[in-house]
Amino acid sequence: MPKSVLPENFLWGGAVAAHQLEGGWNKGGKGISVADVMTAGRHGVPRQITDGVLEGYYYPNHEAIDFYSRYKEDIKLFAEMGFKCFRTSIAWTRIFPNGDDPEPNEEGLQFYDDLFDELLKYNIEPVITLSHFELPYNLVKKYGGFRNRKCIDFFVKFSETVMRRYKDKVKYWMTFNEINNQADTSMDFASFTNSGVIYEEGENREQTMYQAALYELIASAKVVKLGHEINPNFKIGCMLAFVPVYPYSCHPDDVMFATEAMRNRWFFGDVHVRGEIPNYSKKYWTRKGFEIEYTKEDERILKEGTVDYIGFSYYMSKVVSARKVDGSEPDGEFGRVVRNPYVKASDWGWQIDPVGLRYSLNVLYERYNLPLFIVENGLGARDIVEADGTINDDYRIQYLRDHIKEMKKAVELDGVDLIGYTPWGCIDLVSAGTGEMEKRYGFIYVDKDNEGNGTLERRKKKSFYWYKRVIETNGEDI
Ligand code: P53
Repeated sequence: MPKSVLPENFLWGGAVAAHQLEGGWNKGGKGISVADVMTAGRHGVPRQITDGVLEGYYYPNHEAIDFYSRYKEDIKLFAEMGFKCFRTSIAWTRIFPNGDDPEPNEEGLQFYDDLFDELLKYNIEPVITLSHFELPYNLVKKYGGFRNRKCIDFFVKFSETVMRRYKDKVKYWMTFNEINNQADTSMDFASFTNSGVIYEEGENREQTMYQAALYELIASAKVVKLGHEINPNFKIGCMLAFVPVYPYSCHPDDVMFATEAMRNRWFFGDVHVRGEIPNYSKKYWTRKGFEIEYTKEDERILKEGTVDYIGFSYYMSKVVSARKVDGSEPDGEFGRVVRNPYVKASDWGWQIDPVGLRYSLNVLYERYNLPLFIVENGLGARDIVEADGTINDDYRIQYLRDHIKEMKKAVELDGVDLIGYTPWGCIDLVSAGTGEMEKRYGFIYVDKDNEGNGTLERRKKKSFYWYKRVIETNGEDI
């Protein structure tokens, strides 16, 4: 076998989030999370957020793919593919059903003990996200989510509880999943899933967003510091949704526009890594007349709790222009975006850009000089089960192969320090953005449709065998 360009201990694996696959939404003493009150949408049709769990609505996360009772069978399949690690989250509401409970729920704690033991049995390293779009719904109702400073303490208490409990089973942690999604304040989904924030009529959304995000960043810093006290070997990272923004042209105004657009990503990374609020944000807040509350003590905490590595998701890139150009379309985050004429898009409109992954690895490494971990990447697509039962997902193999090639260039040619690669949704699960089952990412097919029909039977796709070989050869045979 040729010598691999990737480090020998490279963490190949797969990524999921509790709410998107566990199901068992009211089992084992679990409380209602924000994911439990979201209905199913589809491309172009947003998920609805209902006022609690209501009769007559379909909530796809309630059952999801029932990983809650089938995890042993599923982990066996991950082990068969040769996973070195498995990224999932701890459902906050299994541990603190209401978020503000005085004592944790033992049944929930036991569930993750068993889950981690099952992984460790196969030498699969758990990689754990503390908050992945699944805040206790009670924190939304009672406190307004992270618009309220009190949520810092609730999150710290939850994190401390699980970090102490699993200190000898889990080494890799991440605090808030895709914390920067909320920078797009046009989407109710982002603020709700990131922060449990429901915008009020007439309020300045952006100001509220920055306040909630800053409280989360403070909470994250507290947890990083505390985690290192609990176990000095812990590696605690942040998690950014890294969608790089390219200028449409070499017009200097386009370049400057893209630079400013990227601050919607950098603000979050900069605070996590440098432990300081960047000048461009302070200036922006002043210019906009935003009053963002934080204390000297908070600033000290931010400095003391900087992250050990950068976890990030990469699916696509975006293009912006300072001027209105032909073919541009409205965009919630930047006003307008331009379709990149040089790349194709997925059926859900996500622009497929493998070189953008190498680009992202480089800009992140140049800016922060910290180890990087690609904790999500993948193609959401409709799969067809053939008459003979096979699923020939060559388009998914193609997507992943192209991205892995670029990832390897970043390591081999650019010298980026990369910990691992965990493709998203290694087993089919409920889409976060749309609530669909049929936006599939998995190497393992799950028999369930958008309406919730199906046997939940698991089936290996063509990509299953392909990925197994990729891991076996440490990324050489792709
Ligand atoms: P779905 C937006 C942009 C990039 C990644 O997404 C995003 C989102 C939110 O939809 O989410 C991440 O399921 C997220 C996962 C999610 C995955 O990407 O909408 O961390 O929870 O499932 C894929 O196709």
